[in-house]
Amino acid sequence: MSFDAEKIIEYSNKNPKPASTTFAYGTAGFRTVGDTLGSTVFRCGLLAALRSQSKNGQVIGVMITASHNHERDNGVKLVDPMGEMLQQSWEAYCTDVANAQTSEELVETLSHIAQEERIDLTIKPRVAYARDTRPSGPMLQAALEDGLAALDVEASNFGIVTTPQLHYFVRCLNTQGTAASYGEPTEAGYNAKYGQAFLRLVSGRETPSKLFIDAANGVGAPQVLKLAQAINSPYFDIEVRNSDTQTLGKLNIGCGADHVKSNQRPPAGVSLVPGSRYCSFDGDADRLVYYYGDEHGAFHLLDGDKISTLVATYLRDLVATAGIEDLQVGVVQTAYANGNSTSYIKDTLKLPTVFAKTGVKHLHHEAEKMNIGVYFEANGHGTVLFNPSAVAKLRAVVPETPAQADAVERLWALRDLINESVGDAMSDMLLVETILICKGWTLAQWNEAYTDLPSRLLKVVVNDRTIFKTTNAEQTLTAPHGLQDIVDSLVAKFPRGRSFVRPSGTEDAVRVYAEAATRRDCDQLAYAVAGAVFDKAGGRGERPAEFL
Ligand code: NG1
Ligand code: ZN
Repeated sequence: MSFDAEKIIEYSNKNPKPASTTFAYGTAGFRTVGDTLGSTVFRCGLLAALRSQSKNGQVIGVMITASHNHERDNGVKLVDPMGEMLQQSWEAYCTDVANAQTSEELVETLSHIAQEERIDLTIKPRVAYARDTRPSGPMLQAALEDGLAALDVEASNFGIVTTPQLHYFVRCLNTQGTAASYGEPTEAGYNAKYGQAFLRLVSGRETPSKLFIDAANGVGAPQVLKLAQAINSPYFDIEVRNSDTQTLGKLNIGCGADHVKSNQRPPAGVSLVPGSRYCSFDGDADRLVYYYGDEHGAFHLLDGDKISTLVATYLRDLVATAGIEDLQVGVVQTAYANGNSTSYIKDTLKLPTVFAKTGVKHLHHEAEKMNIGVYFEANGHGTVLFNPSAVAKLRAVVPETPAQADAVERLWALRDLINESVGDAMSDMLLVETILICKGWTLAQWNEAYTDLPSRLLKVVVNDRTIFKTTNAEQTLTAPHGLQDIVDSLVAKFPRGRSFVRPSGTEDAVRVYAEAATRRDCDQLAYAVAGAVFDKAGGRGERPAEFL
């Protein structure tokens, strides 16, 4: 059995590759200007089919989104059967397929992959797909559908949903009717599963004050309203801001989790009232940050590190109350985690913590190695994984006291509340709400755990970011030659200074992160390192302004 080459070529000719562009499967799939991505998305449809066949016909997901990036950008990524990110060894296939210059070369590349992976091409491929609210979405969806038609895929279109919802649907489809059944693969099924787990955990407690949600003018806006409708309880009293998904030019502009985290200020359309509670999603609702304003007008951010420490503490305490021995809660972070959060986890919580490379796929794999692995990027993207040994230990407990029984029941309910397939702003929000309700905490009380070190994240545009190579969970540059020595000598000048440089996997830029004991030192360090990158590695445009 081989491909129907003629059919693939016919469809491929409808979706030609822009000759001069090279595509790369990066931190979160392909991501670039939406109008240029037609051929890539078409080809992802073909590859998703092969991936499904290589997994014995299990459903593979395809999500069309560019998350927190500008509305003109778009992206595409593949989702593996359990709702996790595509296995890394296949990323190179994606890049090969996307860059085949002609339709004939494309067929050759596909045949090569089929041979290499010994794929049984007689298996019926199955693919589930969805997109966010971007204007290039319908065009890219049509290109994807061409790819699916070219290989006779059994396809399910989930419409306009959040990225984590698509991951959830994929996992549900592949576990239906098994002991590992994850839920109903529908929006209503998603809302019922997470909504019911939430109500199980909070009922009987005091109801919280209203939560204001900035939905970044993205797909999270309609979806969180549907979730609230399904929950239909004073425990989830929300008001959605930045919910305009119809007007062009509004997505992620001046709002959303990335804006709030990067600029450390509230989003457009939200003025902070002391005592009120706020959170932001990003454009595809997989990131979440909380924040509030105090009576002196100061802004306080509760980012992914704060969420991770809140959740890890809560789980650690429940495990202790449940009296389960040898059940270790661990935390996975990236180098972008605030230094004080890492010290807090190690020194105060006394929990094991490791650093992974940027991108949730890397954190996810580290978290899988822990009994209960809590992983979050500082930007608010993350979740919790209960590995099979944790589930077995939970199942084996025979509670001796009501407190123990309650803790065990709560751990089970938490497992239902958490979207284990991927970081999910809506599920994470319900998790944070649960913990705050159960502890009776305000955001200010949550914020007391530790104080962030001042930090700064800058972007430097260079001629060629591929010359930047890193090691040590991306904290040390091995190329360009000599640049790391300069960074080290700058860092040494500032108390509690830390800085590192890495090429972005989603934007054409190099990222510079810095933190130090004071805001002034931190900014001086960040701009000094950014200036060195600009001078030594082919900076383009304006040199990063020196901090005065
Ligand atoms: P890049 O562009 O590789 O830094 C960014 C985020 C990642 C991750 C991806 C996917 C930072 C510093 N980087 O990756 O954490 O979320 O986007 O969206 O936040
Ligand atoms: Zn996102």
